[in-house]
Amino acid sequence: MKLNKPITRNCLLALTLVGLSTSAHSQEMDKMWGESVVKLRAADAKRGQLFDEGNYAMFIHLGLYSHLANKVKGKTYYGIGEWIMEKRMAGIPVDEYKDIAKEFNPTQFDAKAIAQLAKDAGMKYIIITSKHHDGFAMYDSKSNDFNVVKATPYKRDPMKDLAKACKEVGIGFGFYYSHNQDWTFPGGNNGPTVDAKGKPANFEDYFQKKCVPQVKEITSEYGPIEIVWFDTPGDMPTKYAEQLIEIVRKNQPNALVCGRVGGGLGDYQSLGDMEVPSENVEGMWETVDTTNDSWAYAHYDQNWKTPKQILARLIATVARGGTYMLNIGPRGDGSVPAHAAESLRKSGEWIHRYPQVVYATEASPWKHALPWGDVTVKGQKMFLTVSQWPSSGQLFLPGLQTAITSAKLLNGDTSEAITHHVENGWTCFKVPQAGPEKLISVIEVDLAGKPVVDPGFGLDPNTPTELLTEFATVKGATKEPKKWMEKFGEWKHTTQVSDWESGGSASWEVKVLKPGNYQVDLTYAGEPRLVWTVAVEGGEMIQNQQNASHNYQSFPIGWLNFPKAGKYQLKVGCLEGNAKTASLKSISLNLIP
Ligand code: FHN
Repeated sequence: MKLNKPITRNCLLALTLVGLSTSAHSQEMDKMWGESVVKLRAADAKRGQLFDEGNYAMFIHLGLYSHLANKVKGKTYYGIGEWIMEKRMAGIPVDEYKDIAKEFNPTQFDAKAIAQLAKDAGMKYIIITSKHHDGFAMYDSKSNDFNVVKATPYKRDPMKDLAKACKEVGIGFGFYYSHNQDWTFPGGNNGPTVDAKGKPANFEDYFQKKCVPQVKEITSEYGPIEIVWFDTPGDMPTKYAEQLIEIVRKNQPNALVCGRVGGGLGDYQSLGDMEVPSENVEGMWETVDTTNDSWAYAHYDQNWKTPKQILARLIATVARGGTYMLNIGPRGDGSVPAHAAESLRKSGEWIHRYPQVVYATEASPWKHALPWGDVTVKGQKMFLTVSQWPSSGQLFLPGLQTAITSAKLLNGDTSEAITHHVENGWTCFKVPQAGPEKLISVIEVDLAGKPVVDPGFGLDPNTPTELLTEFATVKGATKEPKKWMEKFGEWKHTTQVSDWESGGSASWEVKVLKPGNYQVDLTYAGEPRLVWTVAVEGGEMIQNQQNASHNYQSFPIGWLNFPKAGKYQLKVGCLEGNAKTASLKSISLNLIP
């Protein structure tokens, strides 16, 4: 496959951090992600078809850490459990950690059931941890004994079972491999600096003695694999990434290499953890996300994504042009938490009713979500996925320029034709007061050609419209992406505007269909109490003081009137408070009935 030259991408993964919480931790961990690049794929490429067209995959974190489940010597450590031995979590010495293998016995690991779960969930392949940063191999490694066969009472290779089960149910299979960090092998990044005899060890030692042989093993002993998912390259020299890619190409000519291999190499871009982008992203890319807030099993983490949340995040990723890989963290005994399985199955039932919406689709021509949901495209068809069904009997679509030949409301295999009219550049569909689906209802729209739209924002007459600062034109203030961790390893991402000069503004052009008064809310973080102004150019201006907040919260600011249908410029500025740190995330407008 011929890939175009990667382009350095600095919009979504810019390494800017907000001081909301644990920013020192964020910075250190952030450095391990390496450079971000856009990968463009050749149109005739065969390699990576499941990735490109399947759009949905299962990620599995399973290892020694799963046995600890975030609890060590009776104390619970909150955050990502696969980092439990690291000093920012429990700080377990290498020998003590290695001893845990004697207790690790995943007897409930049911490879067939997991492969079937992925299939039922609508996922097209599974990527599982063959070795995480702790250095423990979850397969029968001939080159290193710290593995599930030689060091545990389980004594069998669950990866053989899973590779076989995936083949049997007809989905793809691949491996995660931590190539740069190895915390237990001498010379591995963040690992011991001397060997068992006290002799200094460097990265080259680790790389040649453990990483290369193991990557050869995982790419040659498990049949054809879809992807080798390397992780956290940090500042590892590019020559090592090149060597690993060579091994993958030789042993698995049809496999993709994840962009996290480092050095700007790899076949596709993996965005930041848990990052569903707000704007379409070019090229081949994926979002990795998890069913709760943890990758590995954490005994306390019951914060499961509902079936609707899973579908919304999957569709949002696909509608931005990407692939969604969703993680489960089995328990130390190998069993899958019931709530994760339940959410996956329920969302999977929906996907099996509407496969055309998810697989082999193109991104939304609006390039961003719409207030009620999102849009995916297949040729001259658009699928409107409506998460917030309007009870008004009308669904509004701003800025569609291509003529509609027909539209229907789907109900699984059956459908009902719906009518529409066009008013001031808006398409208004006549719909029933309730959608047919409990989760997300789908309207299929057939067009006279490929969809062409004016991608600007319209104020939806039914649903609050949130305008993100990511899409704002900013003058006299600074717009930048930010990310932070809620708990250690639980990432949140946004774009925000701060550093406001006097007269500085964030502005958006908005299309209004229904004139009237709109309730205006701002979502911001900043201290002390802040005074904001919101103005319609040539029209009303409101200003108000609202509370300080160390994290992003929505505050009502007041009402704004839009006297007639048409286009308006909307401007927000910060008048009082700490204008340097006052951080605006979005403005929301809601028509007052
Ligand atoms: O450090 C790892 C982390 O433990 C987890 O495996 C995630 C999944 O994307 N990758 C790294 C952090 O980005």
